[in-house]
Amino acid sequence: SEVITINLDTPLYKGSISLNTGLFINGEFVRPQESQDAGKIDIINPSTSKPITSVHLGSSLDVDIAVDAARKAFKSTWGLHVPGSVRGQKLQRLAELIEENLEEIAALEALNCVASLILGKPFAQAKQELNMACITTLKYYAGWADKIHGKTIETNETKMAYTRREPYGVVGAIIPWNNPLAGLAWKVGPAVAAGNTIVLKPSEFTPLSALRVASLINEAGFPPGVINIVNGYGPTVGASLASHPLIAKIAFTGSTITGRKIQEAAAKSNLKVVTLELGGKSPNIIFDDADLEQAIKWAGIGIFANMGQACCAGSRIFVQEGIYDAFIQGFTAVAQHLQANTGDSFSSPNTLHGPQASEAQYKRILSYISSGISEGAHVQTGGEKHSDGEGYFIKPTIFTNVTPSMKIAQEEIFGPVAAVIKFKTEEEVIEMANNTTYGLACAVFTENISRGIRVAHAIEAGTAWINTYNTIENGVPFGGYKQSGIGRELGEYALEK
Ligand code: TXE
Repeated sequence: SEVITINLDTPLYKGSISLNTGLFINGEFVRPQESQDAGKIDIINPSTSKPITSVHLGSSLDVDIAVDAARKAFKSTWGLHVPGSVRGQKLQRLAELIEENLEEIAALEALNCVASLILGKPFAQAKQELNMACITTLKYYAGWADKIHGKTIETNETKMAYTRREPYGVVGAIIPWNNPLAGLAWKVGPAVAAGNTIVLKPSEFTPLSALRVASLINEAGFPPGVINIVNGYGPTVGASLASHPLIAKIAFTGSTITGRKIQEAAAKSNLKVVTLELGGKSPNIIFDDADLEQAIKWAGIGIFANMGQACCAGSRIFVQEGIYDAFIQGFTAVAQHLQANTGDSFSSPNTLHGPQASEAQYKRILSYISSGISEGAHVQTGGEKHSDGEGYFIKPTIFTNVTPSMKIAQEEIFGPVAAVIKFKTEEEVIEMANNTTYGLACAVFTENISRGIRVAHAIEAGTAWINTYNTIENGVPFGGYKQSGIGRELGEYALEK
């Protein structure tokens, strides 16, 4: 394998980051198998549209080798051969090592996602997110590792039964590009705490931070083969994980289209257990009696955080007629504030809004914006790319005069585009909110607690927030109804799965 150095000399981060660009299999960085070498992939900085570096791509042969290493580890040095407390200590140590290298890993993430490869995540935000959605998650599951146990069940006077929590063995994980390190922690934490060994495929667009974390796995004390990271394309590395006969369970986060392929491949191969965390078109419902300032603030966070690249983004905003004008006025100001603070993640601590993750996503979002305009929605603000300069920047956009059947009200855009729909009654809004194939999240803004709970219960969504948005906690399950997915992540629920 090869080590490269990325030099950053920016107002917010100066330093050289060394990175191994190989595959991390059986405790070592290796090159892909020569016979099926798929070459390398350029990793693009979305703020400049230029390559940062390039990394190796694996193939199905590399997946076979990684699964073999993971099986051997499961049978000898991991699984229930190791006390839960020891598994927990290793995970805790990995979290601490990430913490010790926080600046560097966050810089890679921001470059990868925000500035360069991944997604346009301003540096300060990347640091905060790395802490909240990766380090604390690994620590949370480190704490669980020695608290996973079965039950004793009363049967009759002379017999008893007990259940035992056994790991699956080798599990596969496929993660997307919108939150690379959170994606890694959400999969690795529960799998490894419970005693499984894992083969993880990062997104081919954003593998840098995962490769940097891979270089800490041995130091954390994991035996070789427990955590393997195989970068590569979906239809090659991803598909071979989904169809691998020796992988007992697969966890996937990504699009609904790919989720279907994973489930199909699982069914056609060995009926492996599948959990899917897919897209959404989550409704954010604002009633007349809402605290206006709070509703505006959270609606902004709901749709514009991470440039709208969040599966639970509050992309359909239903506003009751009495508060509608005041809401639109305040919400427009939020979008315009973000528009005025758009830029590269490393140039200024005031940057609030960065580029979209990739050229493909950028074009896709702009085409949704055109479709909204041609279907007759009104561009309240935004509605275009940020400038003619480099990078994949799109102005935070608010559409009003949206009707529920428009494409922008039905399909996941995965960008900073809010579709606002006016409503009159509670019954009407519940029906509109549920009129989607998705069911990941929803939010209700009201000062009437009975109504808040009633509406939250009536919406078909895995998560219902009341007077907040995007509030994700390690202990609270996350996942979807309908075509937003199968199973739950985080909390005790992820251990179940
Ligand atoms: O997703 P893919 P894409 C949604 C969002 C976005 C759209 C398309 O709406 O605009 O999906 O994004 C791997 N077998 N979400 O095309 O393809 C791929 O390599 C196995 C929502 O980038 O689903 C990557 O690692 N794996 C979402 C991962 O799947 C395959 C996050 C996700 O990519 C594969 C991302 C295959 N045949 C996109 N094909 C969320 N839920 O947060 C691809 N992959």
